[in-house]
Amino acid sequence: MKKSAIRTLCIVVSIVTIIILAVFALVFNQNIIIPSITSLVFIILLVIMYNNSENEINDNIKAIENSIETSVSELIKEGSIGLIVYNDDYEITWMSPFFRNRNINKTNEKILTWLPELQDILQGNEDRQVVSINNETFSVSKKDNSNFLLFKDISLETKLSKRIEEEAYVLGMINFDNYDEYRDNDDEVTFINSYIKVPVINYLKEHDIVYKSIRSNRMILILNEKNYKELEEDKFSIINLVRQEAKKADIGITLSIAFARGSQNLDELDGEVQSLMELAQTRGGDQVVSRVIGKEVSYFGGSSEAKEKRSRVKVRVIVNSIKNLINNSSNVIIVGHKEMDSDCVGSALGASDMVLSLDKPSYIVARSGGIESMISDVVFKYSHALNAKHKLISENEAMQLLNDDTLVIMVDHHDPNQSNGSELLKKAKKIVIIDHHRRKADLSINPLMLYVEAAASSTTELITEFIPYLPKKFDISEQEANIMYLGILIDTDRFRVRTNARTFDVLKTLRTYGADPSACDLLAEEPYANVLARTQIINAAKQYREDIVISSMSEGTYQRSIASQACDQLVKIKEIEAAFCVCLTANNEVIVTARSNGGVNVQTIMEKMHGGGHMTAAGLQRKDTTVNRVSNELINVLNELYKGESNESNIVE
Ligand SMILES: [Mn+2]
Repeated sequence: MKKSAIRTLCIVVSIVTIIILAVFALVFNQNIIIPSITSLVFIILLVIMYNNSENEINDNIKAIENSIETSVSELIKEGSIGLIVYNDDYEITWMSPFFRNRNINKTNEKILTWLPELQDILQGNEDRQVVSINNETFSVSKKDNSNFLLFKDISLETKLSKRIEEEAYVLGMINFDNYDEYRDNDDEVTFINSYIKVPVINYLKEHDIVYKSIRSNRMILILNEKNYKELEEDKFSIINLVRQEAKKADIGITLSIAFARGSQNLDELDGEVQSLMELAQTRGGDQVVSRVIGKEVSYFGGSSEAKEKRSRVKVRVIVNSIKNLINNSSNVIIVGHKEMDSDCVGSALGASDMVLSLDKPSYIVARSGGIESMISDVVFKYSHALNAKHKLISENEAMQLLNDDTLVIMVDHHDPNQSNGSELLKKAKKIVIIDHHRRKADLSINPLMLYVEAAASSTTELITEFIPYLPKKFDISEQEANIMYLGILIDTDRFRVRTNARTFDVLKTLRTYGADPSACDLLAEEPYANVLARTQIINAAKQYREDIVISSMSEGTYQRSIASQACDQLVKIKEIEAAFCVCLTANNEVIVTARSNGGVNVQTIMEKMHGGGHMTAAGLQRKDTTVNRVSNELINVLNELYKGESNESNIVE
């Protein structure tokens, strides 16, 4: 019950009692004045006592409030807390001694003229804001509906926490890529030591980084966040320096650097730096890979194409482990990427031949997920020969065949989202990946073996290299050899890109199995509709800058392969370094294909939009969006990348 109600009740009860007593006295004519006065006094006393106890509580609260106000006003007076009073026009009318002590006087000025960042707090969007004035940091707060601001100096706390942050450990690792190739040549080792290792060591010393060589080609680095930030600001210039020096001497040495951050546990940083180095290596080296544990990986550099670094020994070791995995499986299912291309079909057939030579049941998922038009015509043409040997199935059929001992081999891709067996991969217990696309940071699956060689022309090249180590009964039919040859032909744009000595070795092998280059030329002939579509994309190309073109196809649908070929042709045009095509596919997906001559790293551009690929060939796909929206996003990424340089382009209308 409320206090006021109790009080009212008391008064009512006392009045009623007096009236009853008076009536009683009149009616019975008795002398009851003394008892009635006694009760009345008693009731009045009760009321007074009650009121007194209430007053006491109120007095206490008032006293506390007063003392708080006194201590706040005391703090304001002695200058520990700053107070600013302002009028309805947000003009400062009074500043407490706190500001005078700091030689700040802004009386009669508008708050926002002095500290524009305080707009949020004045509008009531924020309760507290941090501002810095003359190199000191203040926390500013405001009580609702009041017209004063409280300032607290938090410079010391800020400085301390910044210092703790700066002094956090970072563990790094440097790898001299391809060093093994030069180990046996004394002259080259001398060159590397004096022209490459010395500048690296000087660079480390210059930035106060502690280093220790752990092998002739590796160093461990110990540094803190402050050193690291300096390197990042310097854009890890040592990477470019090493590449240029090595190029002058025609030596294929580059640097890979990994940095693990964000933990004070050295064991954890050590584990992380090892796996980041592995990532840098499978992405082709010549780059910095850095990660704050638990966050996304950042990449820097990576401007030279992957160098050949798989030795014959490595190939033999890989084949033997794959053979073991196949021998220990009940059956093998081979999956490719969605919309299989020639390299994907060719490498799947080669992998299936490998499984058959080991007498294990083999299946290829090729009846779902799509096959690109050119190669699907070829598969149809050769269907008799192919079906006699291989079991081409759909993903649903594969799900029926899957058991705990099934080995799933992913060819020509390593991202389960791009797979024509993505559901299968979720359930598979044993997975092997064979691919030539630069590796993405996180795989989201845990393969038993990962053979990703960014330096190879094609997955077909990797699989054909297995042949010398496979059983004698291994065989490739003439039709298969043609498809595999086509795979390399197309992935290398007719042996013009990503083609090296190993590629020609493999072509020679395929030739001996009956691959016919002129027959393949005919197979690669394309329908008129494809030529037309490609020409449309080329015609639509607009210059983003002098050396970068974008074709944004807001109407019609296009095949991914056609878009890539159009970009391939665009970058062959003089002075054009990179080409992007944004278009819609028949599956209602918006795709971006990107090609480069090497001057622009399209992989990192696509990665900024959550796509991936190689430095010279990359892309992405998106559902539930429009070509214009993705084009604008691409332009924003380019604008961000070339910020500060002229020729910024505008958004597509
Ligand atoms: Mn491929």
